[in-house]
Amino acid sequence: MPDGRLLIGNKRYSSWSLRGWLAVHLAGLDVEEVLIPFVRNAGGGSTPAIAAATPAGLVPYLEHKGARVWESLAIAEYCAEQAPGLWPEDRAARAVARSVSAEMATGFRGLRQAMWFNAGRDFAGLGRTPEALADIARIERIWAECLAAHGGPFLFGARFGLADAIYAPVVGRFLTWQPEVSATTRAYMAAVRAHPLVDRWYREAQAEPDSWLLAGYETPPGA
Ligand SMILES: N[C@@H](CCC(=O)N[C@@H](CS)C(=O)NCC(=O)O)C(=O)O
Repeated sequence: MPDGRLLIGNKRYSSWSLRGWLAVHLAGLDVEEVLIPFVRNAGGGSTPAIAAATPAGLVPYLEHKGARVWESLAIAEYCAEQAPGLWPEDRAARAVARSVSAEMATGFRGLRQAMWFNAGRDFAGLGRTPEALADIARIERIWAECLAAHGGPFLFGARFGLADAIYAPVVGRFLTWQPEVSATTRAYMAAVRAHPLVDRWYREAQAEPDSWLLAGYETPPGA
């Protein structure tokens, strides 16, 4: 019997779910995966089944051995407690890993609004608002600094860790919207996309039924 459950949304759309799901899998927690497909009503608002099943009305949400954890960063920290080594071992590197993860979790609204996560579409060349491009420039600087300091292929070295999990959905956005990025960024994107867990997420996203598709996330801007 599993030790709990992880509630997530559609793998095709839910960038936050991807972060929690990666953290839980990196930590090797034995939890049941419960996927609640998003519903969009004309009046807006979030999915009633998610609102009813989670403390904040949002996914991801983790229940594990009596602990209840929501917010992606809190889930990442909980997973790091369960499986030490998911943050860098070095204190100074760990401080940067936490900082860049928090910067992602609390910022980059320009990117998030203009280039939403869709694991099944090619919106190449679209969404290039000034705000999104400014966020992308900052993200590229973060990645370049981390990769240079730790030698890649992941942000803090050889191992795909929690900072990579937090940025994996950004890689996904870049794959879908294909902004112009540096060769360093492209190499990092390729490493993240090839990670077995990220690849599994994409395969499972592609296997979701057409009845779960939401027009708002399938229609490119200006269409
Ligand atoms: N700050 C939260 C954000 C979570 C979030 O916004 N989740 C979205 C999905 S990606 C959600 O649950 N939306 C409910 C809905 O669309 O019905 C976190 O870090 O986990």
